Amino acid sequence: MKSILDNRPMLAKEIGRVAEVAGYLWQKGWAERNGGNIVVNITDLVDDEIAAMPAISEVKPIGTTLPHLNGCYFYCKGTNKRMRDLARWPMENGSVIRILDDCASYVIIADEPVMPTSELPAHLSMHNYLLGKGSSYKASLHTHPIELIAMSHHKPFLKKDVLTNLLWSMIPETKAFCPRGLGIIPYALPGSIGLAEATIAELKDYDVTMWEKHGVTAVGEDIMDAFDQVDVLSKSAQIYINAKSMGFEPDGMSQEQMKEMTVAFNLPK
Ligand code: 2HA
Ligand code: ZN
Repeated sequence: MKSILDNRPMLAKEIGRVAEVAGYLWQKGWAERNGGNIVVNITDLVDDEIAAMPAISEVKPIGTTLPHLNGCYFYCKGTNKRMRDLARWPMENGSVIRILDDCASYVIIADEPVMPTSELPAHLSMHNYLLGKGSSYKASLHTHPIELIAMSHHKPFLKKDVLTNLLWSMIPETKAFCPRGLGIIPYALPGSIGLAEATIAELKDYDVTMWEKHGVTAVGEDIMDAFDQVDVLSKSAQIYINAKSMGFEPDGMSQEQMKEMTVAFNLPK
């Protein structure tokens, strides 16, 4: 079967990275059934031939208007599709969409009319925000990391930057590789515009956000970068939980040690 990836090594490589990360999400136990989503802005990889490809779906509303997305192209995981399947067959479990001139609707152009993720409004809102501020970030990820979600069931952890500081203090790498920390978004209906709006409000200060009692979202230069940020936070959550399981409250790195890291690694906060 013909694919948009045929004879396009750059695009194939990018989608290959998406498939690789989808496999990690499944292996980590963060992607039960259809859990999680991936959306990647591939506009820079679109050639004239792709730009001329006809729609293979009806025009579909996004549910919100996103002015910076005019003429953009995204690879999106399909709704109800499994990450473990996407890992092997990315173009059967996801599709490429084109945003139309009204910035409020899209069509699917390849390979098959696989309907995009139920969290499309949140993902596209994040990309719209990133483009609006001139960011070079191309990827957004939503996943269900067990330990981090468990921590979001405890109210004291949901106050601003309580989890950020706790997770940063578990191991030096977490602050170095997730330097903007973890934003907290109160519970909202999955797939809703309200959840999308709350998420972009937090993106001003954070690359990774926690959707209370649901999961996390991350944005990054590419999908591997987005995944790595969640992975280091998750590692810290596991260290914390392991210490608690051994019956003690972990000391955590001191504020001085964290400050020393911030200076040595030239971190923003
Ligand atoms: O798409 O995780 O939040 C599956 C989800 C929805
Ligand atoms: Zn989810």
